[in-house]
Amino acid sequence: MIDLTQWKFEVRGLVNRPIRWNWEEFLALPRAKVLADFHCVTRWSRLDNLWEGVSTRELVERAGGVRPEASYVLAHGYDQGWTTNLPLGDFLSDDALVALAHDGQPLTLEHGGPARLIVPQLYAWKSAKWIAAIEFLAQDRAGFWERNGYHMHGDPWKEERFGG
Ligand SMILES: Nc1nc2c(c(=O)[nH]1)N[C@H]1C(S)=C(S)[C@@H](COP(=O)(O)O)O[C@H]1N2
Ligand SMILES: [Mo]
Repeated sequence: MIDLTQWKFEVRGLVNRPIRWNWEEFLALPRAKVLADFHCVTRWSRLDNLWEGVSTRELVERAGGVRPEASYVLAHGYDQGWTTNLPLGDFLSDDALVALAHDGQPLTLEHGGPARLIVPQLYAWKSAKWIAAIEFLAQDRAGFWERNGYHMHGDPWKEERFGG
């Protein structure tokens, strides 16, 4: 689906220095590894996934930090306007990253390759596949599933599946 010579990923909205990477530039960023469980809202879980990629904190640092008003993010996928929203605090948790590999292999297209967001502490639908951009916002803005009844936060431990 995504030609790597055309691939771009950007951090925009309420950051000090909006920034955009092509594939080659993105590959040159420092890497993080995270071992985490993945919880789908339809009740399956996949335990002990090894994700490798660029931490969300690293991305924000490269964008010169967030502006004081930034409180939410909207993640945009390459799949035609697909979005999902999450609070800034969850996005910046220390195990959140834009993953390029899963269990030692490059991410497959089916699972969101070449790059996807992974936020282990929220339900899997917040982990945007085929990531194209992260937009920082002052106000929460419902994404695709959230407009269709899914929860604005989506904490699996609180079973925040619908509404809210
Ligand atoms: N861009 C994008 N990301 C997405 C989705 C989507 O439709 N588009 N679906 C979400 C949902 S509902 C789930 S459960 C997970 C599934 O990830 P997987 O296919 O790797 O299991 O991706 C999430 N990320
Ligand atoms: Mo899902």
